[in-house]
Amino acid sequence: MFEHCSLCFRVRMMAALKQIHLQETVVLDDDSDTMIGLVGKRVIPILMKDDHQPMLESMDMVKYIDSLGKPILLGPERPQIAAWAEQVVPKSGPLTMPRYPLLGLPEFATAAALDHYNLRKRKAFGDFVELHANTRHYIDDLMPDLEELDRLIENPQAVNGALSWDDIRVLPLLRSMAVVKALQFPQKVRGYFESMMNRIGYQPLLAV
Ligand SMILES: N[C@@H](CCC(=O)N[C@@H](CS)C(=O)NCC(=O)O)C(=O)O
Repeated sequence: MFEHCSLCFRVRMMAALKQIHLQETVVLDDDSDTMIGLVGKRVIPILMKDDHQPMLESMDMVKYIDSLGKPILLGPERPQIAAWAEQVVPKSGPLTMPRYPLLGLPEFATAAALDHYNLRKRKAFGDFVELHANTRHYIDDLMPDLEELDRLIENPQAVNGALSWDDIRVLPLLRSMAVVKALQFPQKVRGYFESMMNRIGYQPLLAV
């Protein structure tokens, strides 16, 4: 996994909710060899089950973990939540991608790993200085979505009232967005974020 990766956080969140121990291994950003050695390609997250069979899809991993013992993702799903999650991913990237390398995360622990990240993300998102300089613009673009989520949240302990797949869709994205210091979550979003992070026992990442 990478510490900053929201897909990885889906799996970590699920294990925490189920109180199942997950042995976490952070790879350096330039360590494609480890990923290729495990599954034949560069991809994150990878879950190695106890029988050493790897899994490659984060939602399959969540489903697998939920199937161990008594399932807990029993609440209803709402299509608006899945649609919300899809629409915010491209809007939050320009805010989060240039900030992750400033947080002292283990996947960037060497100069080569940091360069590797900066190069590939600059190709995808553009110059980081420019992205930082346009913070206000990107926040303004994202705020209506956060207001929409504020209206959709039913309970600070579960977006749809009872824990469901939609919580797995939403919380990791909020954890990513929370690295943006200038971004203020609306009240119910903040309440949901804080209570869910508390429940799973994770501190938010630093905000810059
Ligand atoms: N559908 C996969 C998508 C996995 C995926 O796209 N992972 C990204 C990380 S966010 C990745 O491996 N990117 C390659 C890289 O970081 O170089 C899942 O949900 O697990």
